[in-house]
Amino acid sequence: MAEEPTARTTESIAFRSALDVIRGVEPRVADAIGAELADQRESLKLIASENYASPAVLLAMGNWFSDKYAEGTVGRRFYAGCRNVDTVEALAAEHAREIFGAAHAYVQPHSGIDANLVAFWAVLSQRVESPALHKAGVRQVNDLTEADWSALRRELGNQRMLGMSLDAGGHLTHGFRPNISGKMFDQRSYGTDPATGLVDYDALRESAREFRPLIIIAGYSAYPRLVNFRIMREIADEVGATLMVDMAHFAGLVAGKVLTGDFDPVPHAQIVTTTTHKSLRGPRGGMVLCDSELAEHVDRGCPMVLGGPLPHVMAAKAVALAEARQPGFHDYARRIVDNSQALAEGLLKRGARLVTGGTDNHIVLLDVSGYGLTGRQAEAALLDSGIVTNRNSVPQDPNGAWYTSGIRLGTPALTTRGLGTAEMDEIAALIDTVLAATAPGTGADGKPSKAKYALDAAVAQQVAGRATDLLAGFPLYPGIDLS
Ligand code: DSN
Repeated sequence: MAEEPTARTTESIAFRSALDVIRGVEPRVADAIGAELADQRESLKLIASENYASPAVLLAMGNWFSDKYAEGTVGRRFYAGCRNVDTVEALAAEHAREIFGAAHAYVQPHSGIDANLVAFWAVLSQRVESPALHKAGVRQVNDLTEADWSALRRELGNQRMLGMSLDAGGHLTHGFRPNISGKMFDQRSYGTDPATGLVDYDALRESAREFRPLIIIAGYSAYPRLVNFRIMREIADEVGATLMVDMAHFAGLVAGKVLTGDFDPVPHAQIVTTTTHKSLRGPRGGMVLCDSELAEHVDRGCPMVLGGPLPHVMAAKAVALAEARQPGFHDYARRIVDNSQALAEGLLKRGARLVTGGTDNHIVLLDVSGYGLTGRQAEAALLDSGIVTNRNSVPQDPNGAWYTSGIRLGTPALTTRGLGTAEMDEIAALIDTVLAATAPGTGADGKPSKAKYALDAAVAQQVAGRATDLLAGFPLYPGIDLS
């Protein structure tokens, strides 16, 4: 009698079969997919915003749901034949509401930027457009007179937003001028205390009192500490602002109940956005959670600012969120932070300089100026040694956002792979060894270069070898054999 297939053989059969089908049409794509798995298996991934989605999540994305148009919301579509899309969208939203304790979840955004755009326009719709329609005694914008429409458009374009500055760890969608958020809003930034590197709530309160923003955004992509969302909400309430939190980076820590109380944004903010592929470990995508007053405005996201929903990705979101509701996810989230703190301690004891002196979350922000390097030089030297990171500004960065003075390190991916605190200490040693063996280079003009560097080749080789050995003990996707 044939043996029952194990998970290992089932996953291998699924992915091998998929690649065979693809290979029959465009073999180069099948090869690239296989090569990507090999690359990911071989690299020591410390990119704070990346992770490894489960085989179930990956497979949920690769199917005929991709073919379906489904503008609208569950049970209220602009296209016929959406009952199965309704099923997966409703499931994803239900899981999201349950995990995060949110009144409403909108799972259609395709990315974090999209989720933030949906949120901005939901707040503008609720607080600017709706009152204007009410005042004019009409139900929708098409019924406004030309004069009232013109006044409303000016009013929509005349709103203020207060967000964390990019070099303090905020995100480019929080009002950075080159991004649409900085063009849509009259924007002001809050930074961190230069002495501690921490959010200065008193300064933020003062700024909010003076600026009177419509929206205050909390959340970050490169801040290694926690934000007190209760205080943020108090400040927002005091100045009549809506508190929006972008928890894209730390959603997994919220789902895993590592961030609770004042540090869980959902009970405090009127609207919360996230991506689903970072610490939450789902498919690439976005999501919005909100209170019941904002729900109808958020649900207009498509076609207001989003193209047609991606039902295959919503299916994968439902699977990932179901995974995040399993008891093991709490342990995973806890280990992300334990690992991050072990990595920080390992670097500190070797004399490295960390922004804020440590971490409370999944991010470690290493100021590489202590090694005499720019972020760009450090990022390249680490990559040469098999360690994948990304350069990042530090507060008041003298090197700007391109060269930077920092390296952002994050532990969600390696924690998924099973590495623990002992391995983090060794990784800290490897990072320190590489950076200490790297010297800034000179440009063609003989002047110091912010990009060129000289790395001792023997050190790079030795560290890359050690990284490979370390990873061999923690196989990525052990159930998948493509050979
Ligand atoms: N690109 C993401 C990050 O790396 O943090 C945010 O958009």
